[in-house]
Amino acid sequence: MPLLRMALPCLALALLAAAVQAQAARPTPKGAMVYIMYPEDGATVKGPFLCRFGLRNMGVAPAGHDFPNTGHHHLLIDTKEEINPDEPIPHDKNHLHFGAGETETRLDLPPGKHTLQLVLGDGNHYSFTPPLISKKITITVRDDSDDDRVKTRSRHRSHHRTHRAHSDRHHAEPKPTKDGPEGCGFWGWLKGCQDPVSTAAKPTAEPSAVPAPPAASAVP
Ligand SMILES: [Cu+2]
Repeated sequence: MPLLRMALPCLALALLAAAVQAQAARPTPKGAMVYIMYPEDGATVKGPFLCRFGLRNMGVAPAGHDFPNTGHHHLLIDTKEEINPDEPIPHDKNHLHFGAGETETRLDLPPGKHTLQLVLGDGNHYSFTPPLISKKITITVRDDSDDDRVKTRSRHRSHHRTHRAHSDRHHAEPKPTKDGPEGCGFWGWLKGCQDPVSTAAKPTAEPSAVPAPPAASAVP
């Protein structure tokens, strides 16, 4: 029987501890609501981005204070497990505590899809009962290097466009030839083709200017 006499107080203590813990979990005040003001559900953001917390019908108080109807924000990032009101909210990179009473934060998350959810905790980091938790939103963090690639590509494209425009212009312009734009050529010129470019430079000699052979009558 001494074993039972030792076990009973232990059991009583355990029950008492559980009861104290259950009492520590505060009931969620009526009409209270927690929500993510920004970013919007489904938004695509460029990191680091601002995340703004919203709270209705309750106040924000720093951790360690037990004012009635107050709590502090906790941001759950990419979490899948439910919040257990019987345990303090975990403290890790997926469960951020805003124990100073912050109502916004700047998040720097890796590119890709992420889920964000807010849960309000009391001064001892326990959630309320039932947990005062926001809708879970999904956001996409844009890849900055993708941006750089797009920028570089469009810069190349625009360079290419400029180059093409230049080259088109170049091709559209008549190529100056030795014989002028109309390409009279020597024979064309001989036939009277007026070459505006080369006329001035050409000798003005006419075929008729070729000296005629001396007349027979001139022979003594
Ligand atoms: Cu906390």
